[in-house]
Amino acid sequence: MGSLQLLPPTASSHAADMDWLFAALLGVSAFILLLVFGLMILFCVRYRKGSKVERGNRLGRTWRVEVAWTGLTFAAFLVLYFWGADLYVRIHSPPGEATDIYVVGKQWMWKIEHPGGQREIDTLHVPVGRPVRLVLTSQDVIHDFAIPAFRIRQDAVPGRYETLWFMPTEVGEYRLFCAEFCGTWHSRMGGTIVVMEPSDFQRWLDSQDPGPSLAQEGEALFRSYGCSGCHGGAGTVRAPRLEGLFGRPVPLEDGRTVIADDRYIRDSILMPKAEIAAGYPPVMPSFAGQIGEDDLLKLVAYIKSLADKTADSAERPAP
Ligand code: HEC
Ligand SMILES: [Cu+2]
Repeated sequence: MGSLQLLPPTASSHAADMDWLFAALLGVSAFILLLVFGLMILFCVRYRKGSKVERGNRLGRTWRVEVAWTGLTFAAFLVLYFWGADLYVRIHSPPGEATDIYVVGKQWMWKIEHPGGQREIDTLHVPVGRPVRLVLTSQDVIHDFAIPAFRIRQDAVPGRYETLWFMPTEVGEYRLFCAEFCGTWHSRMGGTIVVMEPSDFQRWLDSQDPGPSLAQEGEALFRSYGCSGCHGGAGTVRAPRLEGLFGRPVPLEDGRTVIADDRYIRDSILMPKAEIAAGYPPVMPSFAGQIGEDDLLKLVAYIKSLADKTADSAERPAP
């Protein structure tokens, strides 16, 4: 192709906004660069050795200039700051109807799981025009999930979940990168994002052998790790039922209230002592080091799938 392409294709709902911010930053920087270098060159020529110009009198009162340039620079920084912060917050606040996709980074591949149980490695199929919410984590070191055509990148950090969302706007194939140096084959850690028409996407989903869904696998793990012994409502230990938990505010023993999101559930499993549900004994053992990221995602998906159910037996104590 003869044309010079300076930016990657714009293929997501965030792309145009991000490009405007980038253009504004570039514009402001270019303006300052030209101003400073322009004045430097001007003065070099004007006050060169031997030129006949007035060199004696320095300008007297300059506070107006000082205040003006300090004020204007400050204002420009504030505008850029709020602009960038607004964009950042929007990218990290997924709309309610978004489809969840789980991504686990590991040396050196991206493992992707669809809610229906379809799995992919280094490839992500998504439908065009539908919002997609990514829940990202890493199994070993810090990776970074970057799709230039969507203008998103987010670190995948071991031990925590990061969520962000995007909505693809153009059918096509786009490059996926790991944008955080993560070891020997970092440069090969990447893949392809395949954006499809919703009907093609549905056909693709159906053609995959889904196996059990994440939530179904989570349910099996919930039994095999012994969670159901306490949380099933039948045991002797008084433990909260997990039906209807996801997305609700949970009153804690120390008086705080937190929303039961992915992070809360994950932390409840790995660090049960950190946030103890009000009214319950702190007897849940920590499962840190025993449950890998893959299984954690499944357990979280299972507990999430209980969100619309209600436990018939146990009542949650009033806050
Ligand atoms: C020995 C009994 C026991 C076992 C085993 C156990 N839990 Fe718990 N769990 C509790 C108790 C008691 C609480 C409430 C006190 C607290 O927050 O630590 C709790 C709290 C929780 C919460 C927070 C619930 C809320 O209402 O805020 C989640 C989520 C959870 N457990 C998930 C699990 C999972 C998943 C497993 C298996 C990997 C598991 N638990 C195993 C006893 C247990
Ligand atoms: Cu990586």
